[in-house]
Amino acid sequence: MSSTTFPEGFLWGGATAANQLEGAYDRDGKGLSIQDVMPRGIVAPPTEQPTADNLKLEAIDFYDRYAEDIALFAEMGFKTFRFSIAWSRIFPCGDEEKPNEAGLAFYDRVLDELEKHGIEPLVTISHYETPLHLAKKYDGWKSRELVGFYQNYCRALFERYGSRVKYWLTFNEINSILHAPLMSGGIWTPKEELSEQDLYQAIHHELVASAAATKLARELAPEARIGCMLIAMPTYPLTPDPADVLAAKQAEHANYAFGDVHCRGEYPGYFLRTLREKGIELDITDEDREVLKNTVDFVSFSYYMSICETADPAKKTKGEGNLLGGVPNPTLEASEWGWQIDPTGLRILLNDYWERWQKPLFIVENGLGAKDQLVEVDGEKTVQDDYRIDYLNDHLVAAREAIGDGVDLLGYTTWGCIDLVSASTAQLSKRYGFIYVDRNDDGTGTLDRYRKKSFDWYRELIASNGATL
Ligand code: BGP
Repeated sequence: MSSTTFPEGFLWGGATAANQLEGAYDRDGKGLSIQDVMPRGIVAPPTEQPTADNLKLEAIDFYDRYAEDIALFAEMGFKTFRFSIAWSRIFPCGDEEKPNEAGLAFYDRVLDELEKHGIEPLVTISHYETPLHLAKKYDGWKSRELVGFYQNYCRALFERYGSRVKYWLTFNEINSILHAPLMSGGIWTPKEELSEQDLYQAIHHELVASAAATKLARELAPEARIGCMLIAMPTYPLTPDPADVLAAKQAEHANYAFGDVHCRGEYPGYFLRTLREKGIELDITDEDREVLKNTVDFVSFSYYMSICETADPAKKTKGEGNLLGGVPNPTLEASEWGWQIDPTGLRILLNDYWERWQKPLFIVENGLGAKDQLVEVDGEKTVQDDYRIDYLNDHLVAAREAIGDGVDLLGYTTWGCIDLVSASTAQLSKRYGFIYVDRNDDGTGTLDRYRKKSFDWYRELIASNGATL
């Protein structure tokens, strides 16, 4: 029995993203986003037009069923719900001056429903859904013009929802642009043709835009708390050889840099060294340097797995992973998709981030993607997902112990609290939810919702504020 408990007011909940659950891709004036032409996720190039096999076009129809779904979240006792706003619902092309009222009205309805159930919204401003027009015309974040378009978008959101939404995340997994420049950075140039100079300039633009959003929120929504959002993937040395330890540290630096800029307001030395060694000269204006000083209130991240690194080219194999794989860890087991499961890594990471940045932390994604089997128990359809319960339980025990270590943790939202379309594969058969959605990879299904066994487990856990772990 641990002596540590979760703090009062801990924000238990679930997380989603617009393109993976809303559907209604062309309703009420919405413009196309890059996801509408990515029917295979990150595993294949985009299509010219939306195609019938793109599951995201209808997704799980949250657009029409949000009230029913939020009622289910409330039944589990959610304290918070993380969702993203689809940029192209608000600015269909991304570069207009005035927002689309019908798009804004949809999120008013979602917020009304959350308010009704006393659920605190946690909003991601940009979650892998750059308007397609911005991708095609400007090459996404490669262009400095995106900073201004994003600023307009943020202004529209803070003006409309600033008094109702306290927690905001600027960009989902901002460091993922290093590995998925189209999905994460809206960069239309194929990855193989993209120069490092352009990629790093795009990173700079996003970092400036993120800090500018924080600055804007301070003016327009003083109660708002702004967080950055990182893919967290602790990297262990494959062996105790100091060369491996250094290689692991340098691999971590690629991700730390994004948190360092958000928390310290300037580029760290090791990052500037990387740029020098790559021969990259960034266009950084004096104004950019000033804007970057607007640091975040908290650090949020996704955590699914850890990886290893080695300096020995002969041992440098590459396993599967969340956008990026790494050298597999011989001590760990993996999910059906090869993501290595490591609850202890979460405790290590929480301590590490807390020591590094001394900002409150928020786990905004964690979970197990699995192929679920719908069965009938006592006349009710359900899924006996003990594997998911085990995964979540073990990670939450690690989080609790990190709190005991002194980490300031604001909350925990499981990824895909209701089954939705997977980001990497664009399929529905990789499920994360407490709620099963009847839709298959071929698009068939009733879209009916069913409570899984984990639904009751999570409800009891939240009701006890984590005591039932
Ligand atoms: C993160 C993304 C999510 C999400 C999750 C699970 O990287 O922020 O959008 O989908 O990973 O990944 P997948 O859906 O590929 O299993």
